[in-house]
Amino acid sequence: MAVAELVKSIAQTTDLVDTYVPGHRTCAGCGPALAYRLVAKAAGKNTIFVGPTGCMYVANTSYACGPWAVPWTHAQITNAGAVASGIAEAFRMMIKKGKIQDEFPNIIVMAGDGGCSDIGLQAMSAMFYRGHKVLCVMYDNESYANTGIQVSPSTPYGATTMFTPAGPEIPEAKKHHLKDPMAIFCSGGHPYIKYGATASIGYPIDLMNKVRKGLAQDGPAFIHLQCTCPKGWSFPSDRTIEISKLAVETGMWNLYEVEDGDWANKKFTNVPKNRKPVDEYLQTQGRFSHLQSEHVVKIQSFVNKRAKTLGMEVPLPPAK
Ligand SMILES: Cc1ncc(C[n+]2csc(CCOP(=O)(O)OP(=O)(O)O)c2C)c(N)n1
Ligand code: SF4
Repeated sequence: MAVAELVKSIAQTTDLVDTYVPGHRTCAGCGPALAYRLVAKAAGKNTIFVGPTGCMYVANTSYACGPWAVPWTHAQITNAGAVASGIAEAFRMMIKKGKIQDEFPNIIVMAGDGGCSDIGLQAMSAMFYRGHKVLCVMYDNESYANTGIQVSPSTPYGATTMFTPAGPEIPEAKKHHLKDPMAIFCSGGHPYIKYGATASIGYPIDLMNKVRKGLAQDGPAFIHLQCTCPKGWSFPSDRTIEISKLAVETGMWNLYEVEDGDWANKKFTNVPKNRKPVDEYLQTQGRFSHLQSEHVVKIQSFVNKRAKTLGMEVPLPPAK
């Protein structure tokens, strides 16, 4: 892997060019919009974005405009992996045949959780398996947001969405725990993925460095980026960052990297000294307001078990 130049401080980021510029119809306090800005800043000018249908396509481009100061193309929600593969191959061949003198660009897919781990999973998996030099960032707002907040495989257990309302039959709203794309993509099933990471907009330097490390790979890389969504999760728009951090502090979100494809030796980043109880996180969001104490206990057990499975050494609150 080429060594990526790492970002050391927020102050240093002011020298980086913004290629995701003001002017888009995202919600006030939109986590994915901030994610886009940070990913674009970390990647720099020689970048092409691929945007499968979702909020970060529709909200950014409505109508007939777009906030990217670098090339961007729309993809279907089903096929961003295939579109990015085509772009990567076109550049590879044009450079190889001497048709263009350009440097190989950063090719970044910004896919929602639906567009990456559900409807778009097949094309993404195939892209990873073929080994194209593409960074896939799954900006995870934990629902199909653009269509009005419907359940996705990323929606946590216990969250209400339009398709998982809480009611007498299913008082906890969403019945299932979530699907983990890191385990699917980065634990060995996709041998060309040497670098994978989870990230959060609450930890912007960590996020930007993970983007740079991902882009420095000779093949595909994957970043699973949690993005708080004030509309979908029902919280005030000025709490986007606070709730992102609380996710990590409670273990609802874990930050780690997998380098050289070494899943067994994950590197944990920004690990809290102690874990806060999940209830502190759940209480900040309307999507969890119906939960009863037995559901909260279930979520705490899930979080504790997941930390153990990942191999994180951090004192956990008991699941009572
Ligand atoms: C094949 C297909 N099915 C359904 C849709 C409708 N659709 C448009 S945006 C969207 C939600 C996308 O969700 P996600 O990928 O999680 O991104 P988000 O909107 O949450 O940012 C859906 C289902 C579509 N555009 N194409
Ligand atoms: S619904 Fe969520 S992801 Fe979509 S624009 Fe609003 S805050 Fe952003």
